[in-house]
Amino acid sequence: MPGTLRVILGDQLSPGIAALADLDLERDAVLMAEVRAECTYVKHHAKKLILVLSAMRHFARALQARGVRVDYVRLDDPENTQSLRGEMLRAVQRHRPERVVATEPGEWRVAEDIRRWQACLADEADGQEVEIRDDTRFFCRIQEFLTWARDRKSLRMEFFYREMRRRHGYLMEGGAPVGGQWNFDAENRKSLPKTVRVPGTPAFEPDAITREVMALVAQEFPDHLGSAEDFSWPVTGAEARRALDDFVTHRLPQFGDWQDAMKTGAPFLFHALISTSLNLGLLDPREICAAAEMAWLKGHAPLNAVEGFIRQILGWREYVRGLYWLHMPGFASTNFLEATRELPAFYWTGETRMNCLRQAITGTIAHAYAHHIQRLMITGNFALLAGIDPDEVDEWYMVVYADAYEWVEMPNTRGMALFADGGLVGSKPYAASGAYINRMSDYCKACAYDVKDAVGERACPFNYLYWDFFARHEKRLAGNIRLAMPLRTLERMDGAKLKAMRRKAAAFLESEQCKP
Ligand code: FAD
Ligand code: DLZ
Ligand code: SF4
Repeated sequence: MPGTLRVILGDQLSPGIAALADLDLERDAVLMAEVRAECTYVKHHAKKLILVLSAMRHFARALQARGVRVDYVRLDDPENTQSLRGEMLRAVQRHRPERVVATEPGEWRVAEDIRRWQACLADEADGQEVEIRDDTRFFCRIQEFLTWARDRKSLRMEFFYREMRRRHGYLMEGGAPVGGQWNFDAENRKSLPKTVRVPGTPAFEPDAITREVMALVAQEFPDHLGSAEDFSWPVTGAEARRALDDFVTHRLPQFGDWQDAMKTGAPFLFHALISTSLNLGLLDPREICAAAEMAWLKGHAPLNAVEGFIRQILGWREYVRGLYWLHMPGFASTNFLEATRELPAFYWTGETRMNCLRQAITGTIAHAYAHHIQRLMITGNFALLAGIDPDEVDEWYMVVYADAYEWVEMPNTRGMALFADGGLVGSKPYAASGAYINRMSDYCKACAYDVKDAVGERACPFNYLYWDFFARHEKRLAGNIRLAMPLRTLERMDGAKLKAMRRKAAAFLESEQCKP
């Protein structure tokens, strides 16, 4: 008897995903397909490909163990059409279901494709209905965010976050935030003293399934960035939960204090390393926030750490997703600062004399990971100051990080890092000179450049690029109160000094080191 064909995409690996809600074990089939189109729409880092394909295979196996009929198409299946739509159509021919059920995808590109499935089925099969369900794994459904945004003048994250705290009750007491404050960010910007010991992070040994995928990725995608060796991200819900426990036990208590710090040889510091699992669906945001809140209730972690962490998940993550859907497809072509420079080749190799960029990029290539401040204040900040084309920067962030999906990558890159959206995500560009990097890291001590110098032979490029940025955009940014200080300093600056810095900026950006 025909049943329902339930489609699960590679980042929908949650047992409670909406498409499986009313699964009938006797009649239904679940389609999962490894397809080249999804592996190559950007040339994802090898470790991201291993992560997604291995997690898909583990999830399929777990469903099968529960008695679910999983129709799993492997990448090297000779019949594979290598596109999601092609595989859905082939599966409809195989199963002749009554209907097709999917969960809304995370990216506009895929959503547009799935919206066309109905018409394709009408042409080629028995005219089955395609039902697309809301993705209930987020705290805030897309429609709820659009409603919240509709009649508001200001869509700032802080207002959204407070609303989410009230609605979901984390760290609340009688309708008010515990500790009498919504936000402890002011306590979370400390630089890291040398004496602080950085805890280790768990490694997840590849099993036979992952090892097979590692070989497949090495063979099929040899020209993608990164090595298919030394893979150790969690690929199952159980492993992801172990990673979360390890974070809550060993790093959450200090997460707040050192959230913005950077240190040579310590790519993970006190960060959670859960975005890869969370974005695939191996972890649910509710269990993460509950675990963090429990750590505070038990007195294991202080409020500034727990509030800061919950804000990232309940606030920022949900907020950027809402803004993505509110502003797509227009978001993808925003370029408020009219930036057109090509991405320097060192973004792909880490070969630059600027130690901060070298550290952030070599870590990225090695692990398909960098923490938030490296992404925002090192690679993002340089791209902002240098005026790199947002399309190229967007593509780089999509390629290099194992947790990158457009719904979360684009608002962070075009919005937060590049201000290409003109202020939809953040209220000002996160432009910073070498002084900030020196305060928050130990990178400058081992750098060929002098962070205290802005015009001399060894002047730190971030210093002259910073002032060149403000001089270039002075008129465009003039009305922004949050930039009043740098703009006033610029106005008062000695003309000859500014000219010298701008000359240095132009020469540096044209130099061999910044060649695309
Ligand atoms: P932690 O620092 O321990 O934070 C905990 C969790 O909070 C993260 O796992 C993540 O789920 C959430 N979170 C924190 N900050 C953000 C944020 N700004 N937006 C959304 N969620 C957040 N995150 C992605 O998941 N995918 C991306 O493609 C991505 N691209 C980024 C690009 C740029 C330019 C910038 C500045 C940030 C980007 N981020 C992205 C946000 C953030 O850097 C990562 O979520 C974080 O570094 C993941 O590591 P972690 O799990 O150790 O995070
Ligand atoms: C990211 C990714 C990759 C690399 N491969 C697949 C795949 O082979 N099959 C699949 O169903 N999904 C894959 N994905 C995830 C999709 O690209 C993802 O569903 C969209 O990016 C929407 O978020
Ligand atoms: Fe980066 Fe400048 Fe510091 Fe070198 S001196 S690490 S370029 S900020």
